[in-house]
Amino acid sequence: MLFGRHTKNPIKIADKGVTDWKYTTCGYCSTGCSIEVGLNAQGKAVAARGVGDASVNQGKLCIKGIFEHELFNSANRGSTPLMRDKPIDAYVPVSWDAALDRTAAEFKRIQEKYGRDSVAIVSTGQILTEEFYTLGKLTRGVIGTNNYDGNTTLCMASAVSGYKRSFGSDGPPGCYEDFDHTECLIAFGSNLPEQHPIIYWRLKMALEKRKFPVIVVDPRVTMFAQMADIHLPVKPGTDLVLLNSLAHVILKEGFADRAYIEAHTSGYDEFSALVAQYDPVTAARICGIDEDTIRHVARLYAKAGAAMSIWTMGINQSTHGSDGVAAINNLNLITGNIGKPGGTSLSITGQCNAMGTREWSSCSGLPGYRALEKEKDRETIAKFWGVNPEFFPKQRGMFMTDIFPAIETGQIKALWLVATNPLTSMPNTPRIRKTLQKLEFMVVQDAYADVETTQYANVYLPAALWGEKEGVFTNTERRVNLVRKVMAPHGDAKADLWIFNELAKRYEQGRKMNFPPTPAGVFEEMRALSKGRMLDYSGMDHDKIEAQRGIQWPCTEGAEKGNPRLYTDGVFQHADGKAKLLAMPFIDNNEKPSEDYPFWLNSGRVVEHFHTRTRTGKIGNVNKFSPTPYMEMNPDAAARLNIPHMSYARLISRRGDAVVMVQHTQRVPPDMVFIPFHFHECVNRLTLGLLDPYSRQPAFKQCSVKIEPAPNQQAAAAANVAARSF
Ligand SMILES: Nc1nc2c(c(=O)[nH]1)N[C@H]1C(S)=C(S)[C@@H](COP(=O)(O)OP(=O)(O)OC[C@H]3O[C@@H](n4cnc5c(=O)[nH]c(N)nc54)[C@H](O)[C@@H]3O)O[C@H]1N2
Ligand SMILES: Nc1nc2c(c(=O)[nH]1)N[C@H]1C(S)=C(S)[C@@H](COP(=O)(O)OP(=O)(O)OC[C@H]3O[C@@H](n4cnc5c(=O)[nH]c(N)nc54)[C@H](O)[C@@H]3O)O[C@H]1N2
Ligand code: SF4
Ligand SMILES: [Mo]
Repeated sequence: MLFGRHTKNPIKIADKGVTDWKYTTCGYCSTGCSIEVGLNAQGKAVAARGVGDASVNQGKLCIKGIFEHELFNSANRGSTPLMRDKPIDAYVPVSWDAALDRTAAEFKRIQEKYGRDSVAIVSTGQILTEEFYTLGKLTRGVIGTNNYDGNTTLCMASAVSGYKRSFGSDGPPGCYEDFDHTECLIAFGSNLPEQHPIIYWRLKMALEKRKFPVIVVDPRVTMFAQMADIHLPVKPGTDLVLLNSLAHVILKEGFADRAYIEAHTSGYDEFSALVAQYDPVTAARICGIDEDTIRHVARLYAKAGAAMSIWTMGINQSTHGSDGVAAINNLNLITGNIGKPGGTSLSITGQCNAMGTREWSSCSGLPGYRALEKEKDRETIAKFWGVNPEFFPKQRGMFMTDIFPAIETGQIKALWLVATNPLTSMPNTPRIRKTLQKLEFMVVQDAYADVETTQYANVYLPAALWGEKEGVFTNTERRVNLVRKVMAPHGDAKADLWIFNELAKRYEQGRKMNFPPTPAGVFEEMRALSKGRMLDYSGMDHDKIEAQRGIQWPCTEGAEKGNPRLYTDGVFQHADGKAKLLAMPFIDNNEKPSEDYPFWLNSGRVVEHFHTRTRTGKIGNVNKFSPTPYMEMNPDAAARLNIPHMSYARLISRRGDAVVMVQHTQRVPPDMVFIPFHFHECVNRLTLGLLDPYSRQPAFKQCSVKIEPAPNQQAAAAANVAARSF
């Protein structure tokens, strides 16, 4: 008897008529998959496939990557600049000159009238690094507003802040290859199988070769939690307590790496005194994980020859996000797990180029991890760009989450949004809606003309999408990947780089400075500015990056390859060369369930959609799999409230209300519901978004709601969906 497919028809792969495959890098998440887009004889993108010899994805793509070629012809792409006098008027198509002249004139008028910082610029983690660098140059060197930030404040700010506090600099120290060496992995608030499917696949491959324990900390029973050896359903917002308690056990039971602590860290005394208070019995009462499990996990982690921690938004989006990150770093420092194969503290990044903006955008400082606070850094950049160093502010301005309240109070009068959609993605969107109406002038620069923010804009600038332009993205493991142009921009849309350069020309100072017109020209500037620094790019160029399917920084001049890990020598970026062990008490400050609002509201993502669905909402196959705003609700809780499976319910918070379809599932405990944030007018109508004091990142994942059946809401909910279904 023959096994296998011998008696069946072989799998047939549809012939899409591809005549040319073009190399590029996926433009959704931070995994950094190398992708090839297939063009047919007419030059139409008809297929996508993973690149076999790329170390990141080894030929694989997730569902978003597989259908990414459909973006080029997706509905409601912006094809021409649009303008109107007031947001109540209708938009009219205009020339690029008219749109950019008006933008520059309004920025100048408003800055003259209300001061330099009255214009705010909010960018993204989703444009090319060369574009980030150029926008930084334009903002810091020409326009001169200090209220310049990115949506990374909603995303990676806590990781950045925690890394800086622990190690003296941002920069994830590990890499995916660490999975092949680790003996224990703990994941905090990360749903890797859905949000970073190909990183998850790398983990699974490592586990198939060699078994090691996987521990997942998440209040939901996610797909990741289901495959884990140990699942810790932590009480929302209390990871810091769990982490302090793990450290408590490790120190008390003598499992700490004394030699590493001695040689490479400072702050031990204060740290050990603080964690002494977090014995597992006390901690269990706060974080909801029983004392024996805390002890067991602490021993497992500390006794492993190499152990690693990964985390994503369950940690970062919290009122103690930055502390949570620093506490993960503490755990790895006291066990000697930094900078060694399989031993690391690796934040899993979010957007395709969230790393690029951290490195080069000048949002929080100056390019190449330089700080506005440092005179030497200001002088280096001023000289390189040809501006007066006194033109730079001496400390960073507002974060994204402070810019919106400043619009409310009238401090900020103009807003330029580049590749971000706060009307869906910010907490408390009813308030954002009112806030945007207070602006005198607003510009939206986006690949899609139907992005919700255009409702309040005066000018819309249509931008080219990732595969319609060239440049680099940096992924989670510091790998700089090349995005090649696959296709000409849609209609009259332009690359963001072109838009920034054209705007620079409309300023006298901009005309005096050099704004290289090509991505390769910009890359040369970044290379020069990175030389000798932690994020050294000087051994890279565009062709070499493509040939190697990505190069990890640092890659010094003349070096053939990049470096997979940071801090391998145990020397950190603080002045004394040591990493800091930080003593961080837990402060319980969330909006918690109460009698009136008895449920925790948790939010996040699903595999099919990306963020606010401007892209995935228009791709047939991904939208079909997840077309509706829905909520995960525990069946016991739903039965108590008389809410049947697949019926509609109304959620009410102190901010607003929203209607969603209910899915009964044991994934969530009886006192919690979970809603993906992808849908407009949905979960962020409800969220509070208290801010972390260090990173100013909102606690998107914790607030409280009440829930009631909404039997007559089918039509309302359907209308909600129709807004994005084409
Ligand atoms: N398919 C898809 N992939 C994406 C994205 C996307 O939109 N769609 N976006 C990308 C971006 S920008 C980002 S930032 C990443 C996000 O990637 P993830 O952070 O992995 O995704 P989320 O679903 O936001 O949240 C992860 C988990 O945090 C848990 N959580 C909630 N509260 C707590 C808590 O108090 N403690 C702990 N330990 N966990 C908690 C939630 O239950 C959830 O399962 O995904 C990236 N990848
Ligand atoms: N409740 C809740 N809210 C959340 C989160 C959560 O977990 N829960 N997560 C938060 C996180 S981690 C993030 S990262 C944010 C994301 O929030 P946003 O950044 O607001 O969401 P996106 O939909 O990714 O918006 C990016 C926009 O850029 C456009 N775009 C894409 N490519 C280009 C390009 O090359 N050029 C230009 N000019 N435009 C382009 C897209 O069309 C899209 O409109 O949401 C946050 N909001
Ligand atoms: S895992 Fe991320 S980078 Fe890879 S194909 Fe999917 S969305 Fe793209
Ligand atoms: Mo994110």
